[in-house]
Order: sequence, then C-alpha cells, then structure tokens
Amino acid sequence: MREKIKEIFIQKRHQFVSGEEISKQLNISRTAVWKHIEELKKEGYQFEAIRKKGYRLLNDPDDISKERLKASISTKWMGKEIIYLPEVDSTQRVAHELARNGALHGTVVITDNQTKGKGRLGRNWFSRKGKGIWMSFILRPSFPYHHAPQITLFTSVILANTLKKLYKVNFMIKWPNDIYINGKKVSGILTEIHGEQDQIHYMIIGIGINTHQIDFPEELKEKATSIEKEIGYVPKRIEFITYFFSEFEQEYLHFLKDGFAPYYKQYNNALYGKGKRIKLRQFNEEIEGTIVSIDQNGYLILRQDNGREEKVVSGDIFF
Ligand code: BTX
Repeated sequence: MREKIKEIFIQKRHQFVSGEEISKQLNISRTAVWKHIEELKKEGYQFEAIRKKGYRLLNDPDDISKERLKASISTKWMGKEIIYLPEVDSTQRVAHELARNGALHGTVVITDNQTKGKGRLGRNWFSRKGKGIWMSFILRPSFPYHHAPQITLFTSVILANTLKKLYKVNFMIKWPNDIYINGKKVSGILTEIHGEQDQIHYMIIGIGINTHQIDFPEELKEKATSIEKEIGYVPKRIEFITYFFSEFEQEYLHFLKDGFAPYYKQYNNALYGKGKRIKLRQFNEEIEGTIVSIDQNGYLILRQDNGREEKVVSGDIFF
C-alpha cells in the first residue's frame, strides 16, 4: 500500500494531494493514509502539508533525476555528463547515438523507465519503472580491441564490490557478466564495442540492476531477485550510483595501467558455480565441463571429462 501512495505522490510531484483523495483512490481510511505518510517521512520523504489542500512531495530520497545525481556525484569524468530520461526504449540505443555524435568519455545515460531493455544476443532485459538502475555509459578507451572483453569482467568486479560494501550481501559473479545473490540474478552487464581491427572508437557499457523489484514476471520468478528482496529494506539508488561511479573511476586508472590481472583474484573469489558441471554454449556449439576458475586474461577454465582443461574466451553458461 505504501508503494501505491508513493507512486501517487511521485506522479503528482509539485501538486497538493489531499488525504481524502488518496483514501478514496486506494479504498483505505484517512487514518491509514496518515500513518503511511508518517512512515514515508521516516524513510526520508519530505512533504509540505497545508490544511484543506493536503500534502505536496518536496523531496524523494530515491529520486535519480539529473539535478539530484549532479549534486551527489563528485567524480572527474565518470558521470560528469549525465543524460537523464524519465522514459526511454533503451539507454543503450541512446548512448550509441550520443557516442556517434562525439559524446565525451564517461557520459552516462540513465532512465527511470526502460520499455525495451536489451540483454545480450538479442535477449530482453526487463526494466520496470522506478524499480531498478537502468543505465549505459560511454568509454573511449586507449587499450586495444582484444582487451575489450576484460572491461565487462572488470565492471562485474566493481559492481560486486559496490554491493558488498553498501549492503554486506553475499554476491557472486556468473561468468562473464551477471551478478548473482543467493542463486538468483540481480544485475546484468552488456558491453558493446564500436571500432575496427585494433582500434576501439568507443564502448557502451549497459548495466541493469534490480534494486526495488519484489514481484517478477512468471518467467523470471525463479531466476531473478532484487537488492531490496535480499537485504529486506529499501536501498537508495542514488547512493549506489554515486559509490559505483567513484569506484569505477578510481579503479579504471589501474585497469588501464595493469589490465585485468589485479582483479582476477577478486573475480575468482566471487565466481559462481566453481566446481559445478555446466554446459557452455558458444555460437551453435555446446561444450560440457566443470568450472575450474578464470585466468588473468578473464578466460574461463573448464575441465572436460577426459581431464583436459580448456580455456574459453566467450559463451553462455547453463547449469
Ligand atoms: P543477458 O542476455 O545476460 O540476460 C538476459 C536474460 O536475463 C533474459 O533472457 C532473462 O532470462 C533474464 N532477465 C531479463 N531481465 C531480467 C532482470 N531484470 N533481472 C534478472 N534477469 C533478467 C544481461 O543480458 C545484460 C543486461 C543489460 C541491461 C542494461 S539496462 C541498461 C542498458 N540498456 C539496455 O537496453 N540494456 C542495458
């Protein structure tokens, strides 16, 4: 019920909404509305209250609008340029368009509602309004093309570290690009590269994080989760974004200098499914084996039935 009351205030931002209006709309008593508003205040929502007019939302702690992000972020380049769109088909598409037109390294496109979120290999990414962080950022790296896959792994480490630092949750990384908590996916990363031969013109890194979603569509119920579901309280998206940008910017310098090697131990410590037998799909081919680890280049090491270890550069894992 509190979620519905929140929605009403957010949709009618800048307008007064009376307790009576809410009570009628949601079919609850005015006392119940008042109690929910008191609870929202404890969560950091601020209201202006005027007799006979009702309440007006002044500040929403989960607001990720451009002004709010700008005020919170203190990085040098990561997220220095922010494009906030209340609704968009895919932040990935917009970021490509901006990058083609010369947008700066570190430019971020973020939305509250993504209607056609993209996953890898033409899959969909479910991005419900206000229930997650749906963003893409542009990088103009100086490293060669063949190092590009490592940036996805590097980003996974930074994401996982952010989760651990802020929420003390037991995260895992499913090679190459998903973050898992308690066996379910909480976040996915999509890296797209534009370049030629040995030169990268730009990369777009898309990140989807389920922050507040409690209910998932039927097909995702068994495999998806959210930060809120796992930690039991409402996380603040702005806090996550601010911390993640600052970590990413700092560590990116090391990544440029030393590559993925300084991060592969952290990745291995969090590697999901170590010792488990899996199927790995690459293009139209399927290999079976047991996950051993990943190496310093970010390749997955699989032990096959004949005992031979094989290094895999890319693919999709199925348990
Ligand atoms: P992926 O292809 O590894 O994962 C997609 C698969 O994950 C889907 O087929 C589905 O089974 C499952 N899935 C879909 N939505 C969710 C969800 N919300 N939570 C958990 N599991 C889900 C991973 O692709 C990369 C996803 C990147 C998404 C970001 S959002 C911002 C940016 N813009 C954009 O269009 N995509 C990226």
